[in-house]
Amino acid sequence: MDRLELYRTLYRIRRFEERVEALFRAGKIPGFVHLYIGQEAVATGVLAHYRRGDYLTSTHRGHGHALALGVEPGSMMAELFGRSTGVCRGKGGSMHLFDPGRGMLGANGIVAGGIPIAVGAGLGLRLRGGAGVVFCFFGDGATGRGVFHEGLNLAALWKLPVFFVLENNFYASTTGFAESHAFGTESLVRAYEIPYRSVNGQDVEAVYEAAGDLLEGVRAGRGPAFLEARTYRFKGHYVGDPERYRKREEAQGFPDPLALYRERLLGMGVPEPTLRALEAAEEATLDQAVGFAEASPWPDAAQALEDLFAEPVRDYPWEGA
Ligand SMILES: Cc1ncc(C[n+]2csc(CCOP(=O)(O)OP(=O)(O)O)c2C)c(N)n1
Ligand SMILES: [Mg+2]
Repeated sequence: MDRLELYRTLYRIRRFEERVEALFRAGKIPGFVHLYIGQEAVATGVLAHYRRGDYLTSTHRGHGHALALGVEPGSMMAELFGRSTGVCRGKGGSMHLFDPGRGMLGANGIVAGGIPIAVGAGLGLRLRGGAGVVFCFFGDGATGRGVFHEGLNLAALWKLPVFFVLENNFYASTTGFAESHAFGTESLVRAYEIPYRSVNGQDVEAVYEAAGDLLEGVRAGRGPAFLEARTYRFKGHYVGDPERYRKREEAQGFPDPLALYRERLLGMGVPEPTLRALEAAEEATLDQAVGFAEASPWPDAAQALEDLFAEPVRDYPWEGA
């Protein structure tokens, strides 16, 4: 485990998202944005296990997943700005970030929409004999949808290499988990005979360890595994959410994952100047990302009908050794 790299990713996601919030409020980012602030340790701890040839499916709250995978902040920010230099040439925006060469099979505006894509990608890996796994992130809201149950069933039945990661922040928009679910997640997952672990999603090392343990079985071909990370979004469901459905005090049970890890590293003897230097480097990277996005051209109207259909992919160079 590279502790400084874990800290770097936590820090990058937090500060990227803080910039996004300010830029959105300033009217520079169109559409809708859902921030990942508070949940950074989940993407960071899980995706520290990402290897070339693996895949990822994400959600409407996907910036943290993409950054933790290594999607370049400048082309991501440009995508949020709708500029032609974005990862999807400005046509995807926040909820449709794709970067397939890196295995990023998309953020997704449809709740649970990534689950069947992940199971399909797992089947593809199995049929081609690829060594990778599919990281499938989704929220608690997704677990009430039919495709969640269908996806778990098929992945378990066919022993597909899918690593299901539930980020349980206890709310789906304004609806609390207990108000909308008749089942307990653990017993449901175990009914499909899928290995299950629950973890404190605010503690990046705990997430890293639990994910590593579960991934051993997935990488060894024993089929899917399921990690539930208990977490909390520190911001509203979307930027601008008046948040009338929850009480501020609730957040007290969920420490800030970035501050928690900084304290822990200092306690372990990491010198503060080392952290400060890392933070300064990240600030510079993110300032550059924003500058790049702002200076980038808008897509040409003539390109509007390009990229609507994809040629079938017949070889997968990123799955090679
Ligand atoms: C199929 C579908 N139903 C409803 C919505 C509207 N919607 C967008 S996000 C969201 C809540 C999702 O909650 P959860 O899965 O817990 O993720 P979180 O927002 O907490 O990260 C809803 C209901 C949608 N996008 N897709
Ligand atoms: Mg939720």
